[in-house]
Amino acid sequence: MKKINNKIPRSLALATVVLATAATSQAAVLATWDVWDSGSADSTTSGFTAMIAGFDTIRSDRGIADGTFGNDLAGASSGDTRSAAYRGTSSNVMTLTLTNGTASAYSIDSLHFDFGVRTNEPNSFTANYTSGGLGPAPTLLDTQTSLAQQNSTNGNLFQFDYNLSSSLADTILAAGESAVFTVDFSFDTGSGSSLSLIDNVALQGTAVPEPSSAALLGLGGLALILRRRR
Ligand SMILES: [Ca+2]
Ligand SMILES: [Ca+2]
Repeated sequence: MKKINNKIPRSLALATVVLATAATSQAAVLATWDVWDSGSADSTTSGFTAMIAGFDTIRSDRGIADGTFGNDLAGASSGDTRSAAYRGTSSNVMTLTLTNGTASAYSIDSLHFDFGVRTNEPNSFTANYTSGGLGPAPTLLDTQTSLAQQNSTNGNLFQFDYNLSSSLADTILAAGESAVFTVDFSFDTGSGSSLSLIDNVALQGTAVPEPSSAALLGLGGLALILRRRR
C-alpha cells in the first residue's frame, strides 16, 4: 500500500511536466517601427507583414530616442532620429495593419508607441482596434486629451503600452488573418508650423501552441494513472 502511494504522485508530476512543456510558448516582437524608411515595419517575426499608413511625412530630425517601444518593451534604437509625423490639418489617422502569414494562430498581446506633441499640432487621440480577425471590432483602447507640448528634440516623450487582453475578448489572430489598429489624432490650431510625432511602435504576440503528440501522450498517461488510482 505504501509503495503505490509513493509512485502515484511521481507519475502525476511527470505527466504534468510533459503537459506544461508542450503548452509553453514565448512572447515574440511581431513588428517594430523606429527607422521609418517607409511605412513598412523595420522588422517582423518571420511570416508576418506590417504597415503603417496615413502619416503626414517621415521626419529626419525629431525621433524619440529613448530606446523603448512605449515604456515597457526594450530594443528601440537610442540613436535613431526619425519618426512618423502628423498634422491636424492633413492626414491625422495612423492606420496600422498586421497580417499573420504564418501557418499558426497567434495571440496579439500588446501594442506600444511613443508620442510627442508639438506646437499647435495634435495633442489628443483615441487608440482603437478597428477591424480584422480580433474582436469585437471596433473597440476603443484609450482616449488621451490635451497632452502637454514637448518641444525638446529627441526627448523621452509620452509613452503608451496597451495590454490588448484587457480590452479585447478575442486576441487570437488566426493564420491568414489581418488586424487593423488606428490612432485618431485631434486638436490643431491650424498654424501647421510643426508636427506631432509617433515613434517606437511595436506589437507583441505569442504563437498559440498546437495540441502536440507529446501533450496528447501526457493526457493519455494522466487518464491511465487516474483510472489505476480508483
Ligand atoms: Ca525612431
Ligand atoms: Ca519609449
